[in-house]
Amino acid sequence: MHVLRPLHSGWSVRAVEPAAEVVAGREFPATVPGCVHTDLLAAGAIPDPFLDDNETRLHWIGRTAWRYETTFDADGLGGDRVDLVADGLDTVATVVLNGVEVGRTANMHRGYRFDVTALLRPAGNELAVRFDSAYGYAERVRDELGARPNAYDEPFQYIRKMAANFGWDWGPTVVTAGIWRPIGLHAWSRARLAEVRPLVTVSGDGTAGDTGRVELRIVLERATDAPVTVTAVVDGREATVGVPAGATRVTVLVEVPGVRRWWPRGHGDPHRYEVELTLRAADGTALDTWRRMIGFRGVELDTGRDEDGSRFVLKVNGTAVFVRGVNWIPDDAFVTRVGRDRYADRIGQAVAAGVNYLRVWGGGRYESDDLYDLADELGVLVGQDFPFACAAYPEEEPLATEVAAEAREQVARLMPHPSLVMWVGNNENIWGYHDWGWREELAGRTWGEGYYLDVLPRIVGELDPTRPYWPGSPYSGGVDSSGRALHPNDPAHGTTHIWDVWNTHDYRHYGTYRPRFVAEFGFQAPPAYATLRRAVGDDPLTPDSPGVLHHQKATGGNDKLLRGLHGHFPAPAGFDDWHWATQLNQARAIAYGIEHFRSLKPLCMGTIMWQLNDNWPVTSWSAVDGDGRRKPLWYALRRAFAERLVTIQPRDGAPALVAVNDTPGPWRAELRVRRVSFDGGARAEATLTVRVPALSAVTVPLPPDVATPDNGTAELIVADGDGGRAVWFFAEDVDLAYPRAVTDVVARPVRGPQGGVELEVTARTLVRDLAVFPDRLDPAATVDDLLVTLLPGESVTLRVRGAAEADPAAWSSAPVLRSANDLVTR
Ligand code: BMA
Repeated sequence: MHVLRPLHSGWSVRAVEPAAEVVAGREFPATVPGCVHTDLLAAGAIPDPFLDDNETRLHWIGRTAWRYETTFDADGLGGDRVDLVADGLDTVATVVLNGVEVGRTANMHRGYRFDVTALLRPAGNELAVRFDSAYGYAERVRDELGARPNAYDEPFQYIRKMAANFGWDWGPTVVTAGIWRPIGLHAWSRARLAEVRPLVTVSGDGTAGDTGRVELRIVLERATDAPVTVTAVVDGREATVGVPAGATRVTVLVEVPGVRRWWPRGHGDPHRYEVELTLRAADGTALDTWRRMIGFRGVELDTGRDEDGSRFVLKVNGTAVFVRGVNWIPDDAFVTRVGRDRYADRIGQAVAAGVNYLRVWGGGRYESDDLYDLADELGVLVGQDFPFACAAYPEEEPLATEVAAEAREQVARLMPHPSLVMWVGNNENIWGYHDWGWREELAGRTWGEGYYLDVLPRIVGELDPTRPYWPGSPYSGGVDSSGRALHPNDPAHGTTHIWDVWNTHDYRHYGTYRPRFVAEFGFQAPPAYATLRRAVGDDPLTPDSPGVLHHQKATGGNDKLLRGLHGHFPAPAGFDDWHWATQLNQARAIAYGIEHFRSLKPLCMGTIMWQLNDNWPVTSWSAVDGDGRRKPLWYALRRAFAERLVTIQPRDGAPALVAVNDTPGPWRAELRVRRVSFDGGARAEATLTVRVPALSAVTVPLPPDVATPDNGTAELIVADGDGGRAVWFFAEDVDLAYPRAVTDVVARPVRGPQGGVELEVTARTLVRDLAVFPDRLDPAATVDDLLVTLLPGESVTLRVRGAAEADPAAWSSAPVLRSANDLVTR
């Protein structure tokens, strides 16, 4: 049987050339898997790159060559063959064992295996991995192949290394190096399972009686030619196939009657089955095994034409699933710090906000199996970009071979995961070519088109024909029904990214779009106060103090935040108002966009908010900040992403009610709708029963006396029902005659293991978007709800975890307790 022995101990790292003074002649203990930044940080040799502007003084790390070394014994391994297996080397590596070079690599997105049988000795083996500067490599490739345009002034498209490691408009530039995935020895005899690709399909009518089919395409590597067998077992069904002497390819098919399907969240349970594959010698000795969880489900992409353009409808098990998605970026600029718990926390936060889809964005990485495992388990859908983003990528060597090799490896690796429903060629590169002046600048040089329209779809089609491929995000499908070339970001066709709102337009502009599928749209806000305070030492802390500005990477970011407030809220007076106003405005903007897009169902069938998470403490488009704290946007998402949503939308010049039902069952919504003046007096009232069929949206006009204000600046519409509360104001905040918010707060300590405080807040006036920020009192504290709108006399009970403060006075005023009223009446 084969033996796997990790080589994760005894490592050290040192600078090879050039060595900056702080590291010259020094050797540091190294963590493997890990990277040089976190090693230097752990050794106290550098300050934390995430704090203040330390980042700017650490760029030399990316310009340095580093050498990792360890020694190990290799006795008792046995086997015909011993391989050194490196699942990931970041990035330009030379691997030397006992003084002999065993390989050179230049692709972070691939794993490597070197036959070291002849080099090993029982004891005292010396293993060294030298990492050359990623900059040095990328700049050489750029100089050889010719410079090409990109979105940032960094050479990230000339090397197969995660683009965002070179910095982004939300991320630090921390070009690192290291053994970033597990490394070890693999001893094996006779033959091993080199690649296993499960093609999983299901047939039947979606109820009991479905038949699952697992077709395992297997590639063997052999140390001897002897015949072997492979046996696959799924749910008690077994199939064995003999592999003749010398053959290295075999297919095993297992059919499983009566399977339960894997369903995405909200549509059923995500049933999974174990597949176990065993490779045996003719004498029955087990040589290798492979075990994964799979799920039986069908997936198709309907991109057919209709009178509005071209659809983009994801169908799982034949059901059109409305995508309530978030864009996912690597959760830490140092990806080796993201373990299963971090993934579980972050995906848990997404799911708790009603998210059913993660788009793994192309400036990051093919994520760890943990992400897809958790998604499988939770019924979350995943769309995976190939890692190409915001740049023209050369299609020549040395990159072409690397791209094909990494794609083949990753498509095969991720095949078992039922959550993975789509491969996407790139992020914004086809759009960039068309709109950002690249074509002229390129003057005929390659830019990646061949990858997105040819190489990648061929690889997906060959290795994994069970999954759809779409060339880009955004992408319109190429040509329309009359053969006319379509703009890649045409909202009427395929997927679209909407960025004019953040960059130049007011967020009400979302309402002018009638998109088929929005794969990105975002609006910034600063991180939670406690996050910013931890990361930035500025005193005083102001919106444009140096540390705050350093933790804002977007072009003109802070100006856009202010411009975004214009017409909605008065210009903020100081830091606290700026912080609250911009966070609230982000929540309002995105909720407005999502509710509009969802109200267009089925014309629009997906909305993927940019972006769920951050990779360090920063002002960005995220809903959850770099320290894992939820911004007000997260709470707004939870409302806007409810699977049964009631929203009030403008229709034919008047507010109308739209009830959106994403569930597979009919919904009979009983709604109490009222027009109320700010002092609480009901001006008009009606009870509506709205019958919303499964998976659809219904628009109902409001009775004219509810829809028409007597005084638009001092009245609102409230719709209450089992879809929660929807509100409609007849004017923007800045023009409303808000009362000064008056609240009574009762604080009760909560006994029990969780502890914390329960806050009962009673509104004595209209209070819009009531928010409590417990991190102002204790950085560890969290609250279960935010942005609650209360009419005079109504109360809400908020549960605060992690804070012991029980003095109501501490909870009763700014900056801890806030409302939209505050920003206008102050
Ligand atoms: C899109 C994304 C990211 C970027 C975001 C905000 O371009 O694909 O590249 O971070 O907008 O600018």
